Amino acid sequence: MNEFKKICVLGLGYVGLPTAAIFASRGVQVIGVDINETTVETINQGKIHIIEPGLYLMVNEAVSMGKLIADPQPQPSDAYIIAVPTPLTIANQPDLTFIEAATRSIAPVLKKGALVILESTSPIGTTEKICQWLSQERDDLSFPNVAGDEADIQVSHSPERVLPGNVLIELVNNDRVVGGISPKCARRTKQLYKIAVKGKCLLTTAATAEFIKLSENAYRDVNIAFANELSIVADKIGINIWQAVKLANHHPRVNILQPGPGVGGHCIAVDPWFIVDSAPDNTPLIKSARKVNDGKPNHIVEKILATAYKKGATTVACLGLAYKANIDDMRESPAVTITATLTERFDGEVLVVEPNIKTLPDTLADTKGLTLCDLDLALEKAQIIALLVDHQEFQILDPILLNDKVIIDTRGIWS
Ligand code: SAJ
Repeated sequence: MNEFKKICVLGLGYVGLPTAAIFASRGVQVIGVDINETTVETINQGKIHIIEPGLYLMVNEAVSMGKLIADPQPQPSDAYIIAVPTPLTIANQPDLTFIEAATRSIAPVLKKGALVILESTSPIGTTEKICQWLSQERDDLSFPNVAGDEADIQVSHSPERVLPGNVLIELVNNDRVVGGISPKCARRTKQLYKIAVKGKCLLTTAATAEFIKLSENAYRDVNIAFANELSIVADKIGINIWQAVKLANHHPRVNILQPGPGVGGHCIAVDPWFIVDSAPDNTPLIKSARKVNDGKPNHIVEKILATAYKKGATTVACLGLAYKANIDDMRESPAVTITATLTERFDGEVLVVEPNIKTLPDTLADTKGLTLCDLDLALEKAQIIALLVDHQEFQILDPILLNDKVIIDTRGIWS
């Protein structure tokens, strides 16, 4: 029998909201908690504040059935899923402020038998800290870092693994790593996820789960850095990198990732630093990969500027601002960095096309010389087209419209 009748999901962002909606769609009563009042209001109206395929319909239905209710405050529940951001400080160190605040916010409503799951990507040791923060607030309850399987409350880490743009499918079908502070914590966490997840739930310790999640994203960062480094070499010697990667990948044991304008998003551009922070003297490769990927936007800006001056161009159009295709997320986006730096350094006009937004993000709103416009206008006015994101709107573009343009294709869709 399902022992989880009511759950609280803390943080209604790219991971929390789909998670809340999926559990609600399986009949669990879900309280979605967010500190942003506009987010709470939007969701209670059955609407959503982010773009993710299929999410609107699922949230709308869950809200209208009364199974998903957004609230600024947590409520007494059988389980709590924490899915809040873990940003980096300026010194590239993990900032646990949001996790700590979310944890302390559930303390007053926590009752014996409750399960607390951390989904946010976190430095090693964070799940243990959750036990410590909760026991500081509630000395009437026992926690598994001290009481093991006998504890009143169970605490675990089950990192999200979903790919933005494909979240609803991956949330259900991906295997999950489930790390308990004690074995019972892991077993109960598996029971909860099994309400919604078809993939396997693989049990381990909380610290191992933290390490695994960071390793997955660092693995991808290092491999993208390899592709990006190759692309810079290829540019220098005049080789088509897209063709080279495609042909190299015919080797049965080679799978080079796609070079691009850099690495964005709140995961891969951030999480490798958490590993570096744990062992700064033992992570030269991970640090180097971060440097290579962070340096790529500047390489693209130099290329656009050199081409613009050579051609005497007066207008450059940047296509795309999101950190990757078919989403509206601009966090850490290399396209935003490139557009901002280009506008600052280019004497002419810079146009930017981003089909998934209506106004420029705050970071670009006051940038003089930059205009957000539609694709038609950009194609009419610009002599140089810098393709920064491979959104579907750009993929289906009639090549005839690009005939008289100079193209800088950072994603390889027209190369
Ligand atoms: N990118 C490339 N070349 C590639 C693949 C990606 O340049 O071949 C770029 C993208 O354009 C983007 C960035 O890397 O700017 C990251 O995109 P992504 O699609 O690789 O990953 P994310 O950040 O959207 O999601 C990742 C996923 N992690 C892994 O694939 C190991 C996802 O499964 C995680 O759940 C997510 O991070 C997370 O939240 O941690």
